[in-house]
Amino acid sequence: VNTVEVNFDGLPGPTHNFAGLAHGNLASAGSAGIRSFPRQAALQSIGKMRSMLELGLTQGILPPQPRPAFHFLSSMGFTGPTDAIIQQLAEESPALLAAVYSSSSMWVANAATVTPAPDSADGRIHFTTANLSSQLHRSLEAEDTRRLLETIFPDSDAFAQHAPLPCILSDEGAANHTRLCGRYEDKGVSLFVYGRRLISPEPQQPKLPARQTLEASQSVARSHGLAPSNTVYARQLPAAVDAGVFHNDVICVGNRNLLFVHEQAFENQQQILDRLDATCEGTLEAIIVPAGIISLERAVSSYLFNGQLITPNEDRTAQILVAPLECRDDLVVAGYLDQLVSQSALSAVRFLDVRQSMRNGGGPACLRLRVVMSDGAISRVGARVIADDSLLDTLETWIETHYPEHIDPRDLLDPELVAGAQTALQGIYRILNLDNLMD
Ligand code: SUG
Repeated sequence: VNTVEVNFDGLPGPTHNFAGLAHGNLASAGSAGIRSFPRQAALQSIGKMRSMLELGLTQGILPPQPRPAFHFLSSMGFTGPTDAIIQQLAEESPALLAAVYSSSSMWVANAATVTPAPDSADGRIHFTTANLSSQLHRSLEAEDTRRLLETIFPDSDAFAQHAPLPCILSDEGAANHTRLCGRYEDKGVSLFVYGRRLISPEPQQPKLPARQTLEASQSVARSHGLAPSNTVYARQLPAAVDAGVFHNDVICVGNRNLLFVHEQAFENQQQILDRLDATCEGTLEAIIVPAGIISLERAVSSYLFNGQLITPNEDRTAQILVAPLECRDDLVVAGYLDQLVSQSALSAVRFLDVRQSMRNGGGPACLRLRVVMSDGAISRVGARVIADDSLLDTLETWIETHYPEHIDPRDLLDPELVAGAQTALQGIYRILNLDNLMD
């Protein structure tokens, strides 16, 4: 049986815009109100998926969710024609209007937490859709994400789908979960990183939101049947959260036995690393980046740790870091990466342009949901969501003709944007054989 890591990438939607919605995410705040480029955003994502295919990876695609999310407004008691509702919101609550237009479903590292078959008690691949309850615009994603995952991973002999946790247990999905293993088919070790405890909260809290609760991570581990002996929990350092590390994948990434992490990621970091190494039976390779070389601020502005660490299917020993272009632009980061490639377990670095997503705090790793799968499990995937060149060509052509070139904040008042976004989305769902989800 051949087992690989499949990265499913979220596609930016036709209403991708910069609204400064995500409190604690410095890029989102810094981009608030600037012109966005939805077509370019989606084409950058397609370009990223093409690079992954070139590197010999198996690549999946998750479609954008329908926006504006009028169903949410109707649950808030807004009634009447959509034009009138949009006008009312523009006057009374522009932030709510922006929230229902947000294309944040593109950051699918927050869609769910995934446990591959070798780690779960029943040998199935487990998914828990994240409730994303810490930010209003992101909480709108959970219901559609669950329906999407049930459609793409439908076969209950191979896949187990868990409902989002109760919202009080704030859960942000795979962005706060790292799996370490030997080969992908071996039993792995799960590192869950949380920001705060719900029950008996820690005395020292960051000023910016600590999104993930320990209790959410524990609930996921329990319901997926992870062995407690193979599960490690770490708390984010409050200073890291305050420097803009709103998810752990902004400061840490792991693949197979390699962990690439900043020295100020966790509380009691040395103890956590020792425990991980013991659980990995001494096979852990950790690259711990000193703050004296890369400060927390620089880690956040360059998104060095939000790269994807990948092992191409043909070369099972390589560790390639797929980093955002911003890391090449930062001379300190670029120089440090050069040095790592010659002196560490890191084999190579590839730079990618995902600038539209980056301006909202979404680097390469935010845009993907990893699912370790055997060939058999891949063959059970529903819909047409495993990428090849021809599928990417078809999507690209559709995006080029149907996505708006740019959006300014006032464009959210234009009813034509609503109609155009719907047509654009219907085409994407049709191409991916997911029309049944577009009701
Ligand atoms: O939740 N940005 C997203 C970025 C998510 C990145 N994901 C990971 N680190 N895995 C967020 O903060 C910005 C939307 C806006 O401001 O328009 C936003 O939602």
